[in-house]
Amino acid sequence: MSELKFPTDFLWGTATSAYQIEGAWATDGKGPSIWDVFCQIPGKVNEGDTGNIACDHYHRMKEDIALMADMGLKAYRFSISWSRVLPTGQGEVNEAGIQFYSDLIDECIKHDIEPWITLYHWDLPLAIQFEYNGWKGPEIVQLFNDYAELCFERFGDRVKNWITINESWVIAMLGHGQGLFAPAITSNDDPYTVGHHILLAHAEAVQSYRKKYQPSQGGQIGIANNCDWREPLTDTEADRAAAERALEFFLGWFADPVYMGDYPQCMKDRLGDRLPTFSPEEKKKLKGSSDFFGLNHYTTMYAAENYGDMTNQNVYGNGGIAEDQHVTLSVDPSWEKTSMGWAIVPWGCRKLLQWIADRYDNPPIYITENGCAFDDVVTDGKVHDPQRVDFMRGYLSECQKAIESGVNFKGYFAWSFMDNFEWALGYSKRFGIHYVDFETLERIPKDSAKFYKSLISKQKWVKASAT
Ligand code: PNW
Repeated sequence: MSELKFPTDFLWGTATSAYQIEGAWATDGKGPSIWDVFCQIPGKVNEGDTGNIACDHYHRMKEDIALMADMGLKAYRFSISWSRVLPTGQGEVNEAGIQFYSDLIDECIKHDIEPWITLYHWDLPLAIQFEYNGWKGPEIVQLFNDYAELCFERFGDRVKNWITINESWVIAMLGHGQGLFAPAITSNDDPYTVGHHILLAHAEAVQSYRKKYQPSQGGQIGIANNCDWREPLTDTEADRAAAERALEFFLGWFADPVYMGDYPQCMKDRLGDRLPTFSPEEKKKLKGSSDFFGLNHYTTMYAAENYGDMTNQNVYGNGGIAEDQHVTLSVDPSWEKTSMGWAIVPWGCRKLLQWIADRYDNPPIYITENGCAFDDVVTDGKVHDPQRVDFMRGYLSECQKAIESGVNFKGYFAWSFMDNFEWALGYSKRFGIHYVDFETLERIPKDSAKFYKSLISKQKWVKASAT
């Protein structure tokens, strides 16, 4: 494979999220979140794992940032635990929590690493779930905005990159549709209500940022949504339409409102009054509410027109509620898979980047997550993960092709900086480019971390080829 070449100003980063790495779940005044409680319910998380200690990043933050600096990373994407700064989600501020993030931000800057902050990566304050029904209640829009404003106020002097919400689809579908994630609600309609509130909360916070903070602070703000690629199973018109529909139900659901002011027509047609509607003012607020396109991308599936039986749909793989889309998903048995069972299909990444560029008028795109889990082991103090190196090389080479064909692709965050709490799968899945020994909490750079470091260092001499 030829050498990877990226523009000199390309942003290289890694990503994590608060609940998955911090631990210190009840330390220094932190309030409980829905994930703290979800993990206590027997049977919800593999082996009964919890994020109580996780990677203990709360106490090892400096060591972790030093490892990032050693790799030459330019950016670090992490999330703020809402209930660490506001223990009940609103009202009194927990200054110890503010201090932790303030120190983390300073530590990044000290090492020339740009902090990219996600405001919401799924750990809703428990009090908001109880008092307002969480994302199901309309109050969340104002509550999220107030929390976001607290963060802009306290951190915005140093933080220039904000992501409002991580993976609206997962919050809606896995949290409120399949019930696999907190708050463990199973429903066919709630995902659409929850998705609606997520979009409105995002738009409200962006409006506040732009009015009150951006003019003096000068940063950028956006949202990060996840989407797999959907390739038509055959070249028939029906399968091509099915793949398009699947993408609109997966990504268009959340990106169309942000770029065009409303849901995709195919969702409106198929869902009728199960899909909430935006008022003219809400549409205006939403349209253009992202300074960049944040994309989390992991895998690809074939999509075909479904002619009836929807019973065997894989919930993890299906973007949107199966019955509403009428799409049959499948994978090519020859595709290699990660230990999540997700197929490794680098070209799907390029096709998705192109789809986004075409549909949304070539916005600046950042891949805010991409990566893979494998069953890594330590041998003689080292972790050899050739499959992850191949994965990264493969996906990045398709990203490079996308840039060469004019996609405005500006940065890549590897998921994840280190092995961590993989939600309902607990510690059984390792996504890190650093290995974490969950007994000793020691971090070991895997071969993939070394590969990434060398890749980043080589880009210094490459001339910018895109804007
Ligand atoms: C994302 N799915 O989660 C999250 O943003 C990360 O916190 C997580 O660790 C990472 O991807 C790896 O899973 C997802 O079922 C979880 O389609 C599930 C799905 C997609 C993304």
